[in-house]
Amino acid sequence: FADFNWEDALNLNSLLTDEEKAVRDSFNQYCQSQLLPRVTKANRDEFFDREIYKEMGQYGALGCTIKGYDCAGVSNVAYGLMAREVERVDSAYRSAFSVQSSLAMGAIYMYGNEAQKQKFLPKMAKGELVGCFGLTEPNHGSDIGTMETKAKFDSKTKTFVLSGSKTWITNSPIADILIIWARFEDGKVRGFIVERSESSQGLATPKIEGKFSLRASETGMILMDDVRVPEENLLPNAVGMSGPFGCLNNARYGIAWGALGAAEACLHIARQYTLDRKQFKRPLANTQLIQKKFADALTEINLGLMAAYQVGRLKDKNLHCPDMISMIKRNNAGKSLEIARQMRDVLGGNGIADEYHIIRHVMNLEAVNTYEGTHDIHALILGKAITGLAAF
Ligand code: TGC
Ligand code: FAD
Repeated sequence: FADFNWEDALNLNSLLTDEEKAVRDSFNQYCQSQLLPRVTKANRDEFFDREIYKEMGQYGALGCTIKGYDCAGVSNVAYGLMAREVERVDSAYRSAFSVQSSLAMGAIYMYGNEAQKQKFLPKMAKGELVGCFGLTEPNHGSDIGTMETKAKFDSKTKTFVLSGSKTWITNSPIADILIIWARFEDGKVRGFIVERSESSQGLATPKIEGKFSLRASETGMILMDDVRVPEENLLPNAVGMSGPFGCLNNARYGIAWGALGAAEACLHIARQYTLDRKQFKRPLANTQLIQKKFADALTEINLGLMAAYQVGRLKDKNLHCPDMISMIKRNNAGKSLEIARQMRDVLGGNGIADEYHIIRHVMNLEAVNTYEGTHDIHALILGKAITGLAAF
């Protein structure tokens, strides 16, 4: 038999290309040496350091699956491995990575024209321009298909005029490029590239204070009171809800990998803690209940990784579909949250102190289980696929 490696229990490593392993290892090195040392303070202070985007840009992480436009053009599996490495540190940093890569750059890459791609993607890949993705509204979260934000065309000035509000938008307070989804006069949902400038009249992006989750990333609203957007900033190739959902497919896929990185971090910390800590004259790790928790965690993490890997390989061949992504986003986020809660319990009182990191992951994973389609909404998407009946 081969040796059992608990750190790679189903030998995912054997399925990766040399390029994917190199991407993973160099990004792991960056995340552990540059992000981990600053995350506890950032989380306490509710602070996101914009420089992180430039750092990620130097590693070729931003928009890394995009071909051309100064992007790395790596596989979807490599993208997933990067999401896993960054979320091993903190889900907020994976959010920053996902929103820029899959949602903002993704929207421009999939639905933009050549001029838009040339103008925005290279600077976004370097982290010089920061993007956000404005879909959710105060009255429409899960049922976003009924959004109220409106777009009108003013033929005199050749501008689109946007009015409405978006909420819970990652990066909105700091974004230079705001992808806004709005209902046009013909009733169809369209996407717009809003460039923030000193003269962005009618645009406000207040920060949402007091989050107990993803504190190291900025989340805010987008308030639009007749914001004018030049006609060339309409995304020409997105018409209807398949536009924003197309971006979500890629981001949800990344979350499926990323959440497991957070779960793995919790397992590693808890394992070491229980090897070091003695109660009743023996290490906690030498007790049956603790070992069962580890066995359950290790099993779910590795089954989840294999599922994410399979969807990634299918995605590279264009053989995937959104229902597969719903399955892995829902499973991996939900299981990671449960694993993080269990590992927090294993640390006893220390489990709630941020210096041990696990409580931060627990709190983060609550949001990860909710955004990009809640755990239950993905169940309903799968329920529809199984029965043919939409129960939303
Ligand atoms: P439904 O009637 O089923 O579909 C409407 C149209 O959309 C198309 N479509 C998709 N296209 C591509 N990919 C998908 N996954 C798609 N899902 C649906 C569909 O084919 C149809 O097209 P057409 O041309 O026939 O009109 O949709 P519905 O309005 O009944 O929606 C139901 C439901 C539940 C599926 C949907 O509303 C949903 O997914 N809700 C969840 C909302 C959500 O995920 N929001 C995410 C906001 S962004 C975010 O959270 C970022 S967090 C970032 C971070 O920090 O990481
Ligand atoms: P609701 O839709 O009101 O749901 C509340 C509860 O009801 C959930 O449990 C849900 O599962 C349940 N529910 C809803 N409908 C049904 C039903 N038919 N049957 C049974 N149960 C149902 N959005 C963006 O557009 N861009 C972003 O960058 C972004 N970043 C975010 C960052 C954070 C930190 C958070 C917390 C959210 C972010 N979101 C973003 C918004 C996120 O996508 C929404 O919060 C999510 O889609 C859920 O919408 P909601 O909060 O309005 O909840």
